[in-house]
Amino acid sequence: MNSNGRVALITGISGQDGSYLTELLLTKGYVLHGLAPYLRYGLPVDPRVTFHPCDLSDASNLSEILDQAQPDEVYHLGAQSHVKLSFEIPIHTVDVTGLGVLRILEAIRQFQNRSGKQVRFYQASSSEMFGQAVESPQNERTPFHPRSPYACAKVYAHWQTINYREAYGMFACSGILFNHESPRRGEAFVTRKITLAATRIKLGLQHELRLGNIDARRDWGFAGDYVEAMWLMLQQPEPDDYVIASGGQHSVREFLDEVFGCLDLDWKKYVVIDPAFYRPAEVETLLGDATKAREKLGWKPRVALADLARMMVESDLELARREAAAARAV
Ligand code: G4F
Repeated sequence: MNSNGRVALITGISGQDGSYLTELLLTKGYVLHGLAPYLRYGLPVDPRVTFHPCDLSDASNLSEILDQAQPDEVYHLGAQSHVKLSFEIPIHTVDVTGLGVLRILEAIRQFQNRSGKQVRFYQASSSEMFGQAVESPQNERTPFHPRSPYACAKVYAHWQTINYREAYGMFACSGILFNHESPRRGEAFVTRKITLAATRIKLGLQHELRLGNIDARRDWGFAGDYVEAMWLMLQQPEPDDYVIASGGQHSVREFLDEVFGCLDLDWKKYVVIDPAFYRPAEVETLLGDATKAREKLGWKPRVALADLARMMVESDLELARREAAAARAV
């Protein structure tokens, strides 16, 4: 596809969302720049993306990167995004996930002053900000009650984004995204942990799956659908904040039913509840109301949970088959 003349910069390029957003923006003809700290820990980055190493806890090279890239749009997806891990490394999490956004916003503000360019900015806010939510479903007006160092950092980052919009007139938007999954989801998140384990169990490569609170309820959607909402937010005449969610809610137990059901297995024979996977404070239930996104952005999710589970199972079954074949070959 020919270039549309626009340049986008994505932080967290080697994560799940960075990878789907890369594909979307390349099909739309963007020139892409991507940031991540250590490439070897993430998904492969498309060779058409200009890659810049950048650690959000440092970011001393951010100004230089902005001067080189001259972006029209910045999608800030980079974060320490694992909720349980944030209890173990709270300072690092708040530095990267909270202060990281301030480093970027400030670098963009200064870049705009230097270059005279207007940059459109997307902040990856999270449904975890609602935490112990005071109402259900949650929308853009629902008060926040964060329940982890990660969620507190996201609330800080969310308000800084609004602050830069109000104080400096920056085109800055937050997408308050509910859980979004895919075959590219990191292995430490519950859906992928389940699909990886179930497919390995099916092929005799694993015999049990240790999990924490399987009564937790989440609003799960497909990451490929959700990155489209990010792009739509930056195409609007005015910057604003939007909840992005499927509007459906399931427990981890129900996700286990779906996944093991696809493989004709009974998860109760394999799942072991392990207190090591419980969090000091849990978010028991989240459900999003994406009416505003539907009405203003024309966005709606396309992939239902059963299809998402099957997509992840098929992909991980292929990985498990390759692993089994490699084991037989030695
Ligand atoms: O998959 P999870 O780790 O996702 P969580 O904590 O809801 O957060 C994810 O979604 C947020 C919203 O988009 C993001 F902001 C955030 O960065 C991340 O992507 O856990 C889901 C639920 C939790 O209630 C957890 O306690 O599953 C429960 N769970 C039960 N056993 C487990 C496990 N979670 C994990 N990761 N591992 C377990 O063994």
